[in-house]
Amino acid sequence: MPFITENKKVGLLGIPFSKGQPRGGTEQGPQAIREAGIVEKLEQLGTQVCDHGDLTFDYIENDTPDGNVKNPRTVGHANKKISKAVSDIIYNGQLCLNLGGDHSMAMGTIHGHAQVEPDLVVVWVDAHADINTPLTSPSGNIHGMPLSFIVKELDGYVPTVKGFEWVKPCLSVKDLVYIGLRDVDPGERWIIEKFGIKAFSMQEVDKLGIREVMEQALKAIDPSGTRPIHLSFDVDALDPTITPSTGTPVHGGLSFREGQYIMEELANTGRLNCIDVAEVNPSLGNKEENTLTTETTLEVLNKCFGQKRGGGFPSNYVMPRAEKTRTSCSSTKSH
Ligand SMILES: [Mn+2]
Repeated sequence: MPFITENKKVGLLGIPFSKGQPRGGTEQGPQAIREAGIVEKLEQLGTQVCDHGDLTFDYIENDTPDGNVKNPRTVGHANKKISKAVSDIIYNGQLCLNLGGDHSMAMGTIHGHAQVEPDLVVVWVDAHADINTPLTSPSGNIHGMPLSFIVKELDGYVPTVKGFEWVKPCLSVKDLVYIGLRDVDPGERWIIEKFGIKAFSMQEVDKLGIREVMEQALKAIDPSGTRPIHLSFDVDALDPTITPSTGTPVHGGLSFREGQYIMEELANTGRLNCIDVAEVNPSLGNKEENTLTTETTLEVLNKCFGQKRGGGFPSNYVMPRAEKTRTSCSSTKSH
């Protein structure tokens, strides 16, 4: 039986968290996306939304680095909470939409999703691979490491880290695909090649075109087209000219149209079951750049929920009929 998410209620979860990276501001992401009208826009598309509000997090004092890893206990405990909240929402049959927050949250969201749907596959749309281990990370910021903590094949490469004792690897590399990469660290590239992770960097997007990329990406992780899909969308996957308010922008990103096409194709599968929107940072850039960032994010994200660039109408749409009708030019000659 294929997994189907059609007509599912959307469970909205705010994840106002920023301790996976050095800049403040991503904790304001959920509020900024809400203020841009996410609930109203989803409802206009005929989606029922259940807003679960924002999670609250404990900030652990004297959270000294564990080796290279910064804020380990704070990020570890936050992700434990995120995992539980996401698994509850998915367990209740809702499509879980997570508004971040920095991308460290994806460790918790994927872990939580996997507790209910262990057969899930992950589409990671990002400029970065976010799969550094605590030993390969050049920065020690956990938002660049979430996948290493949950990928099964990295047993033996990921040391124990304080705060993460609860994490059980739950994702196989063959169930992960990347789209939009253009800033990948050496350890990450080694992992991608060593384990054969399917990765479409911007070079492949340029070479193949986004249509071919999406076809190959979905075929690679789920050839039978039956499995639940987890989309982890970092807004820095898009070009910084259209999503400027984000912490680690990289030039040469996905265009507005490529972003929309990715989401349209994912929506067409009917199997999107959990979506992360990460790294919107309203403290970066001016008001205009903030607005551009949230509006672009919503326009792209809407495509996950069936908004079509070619237009559409609800299934209960009634086309109004005219009482007095026009007379057309007759096709038979009258004179
Ligand atoms: Mn990311």
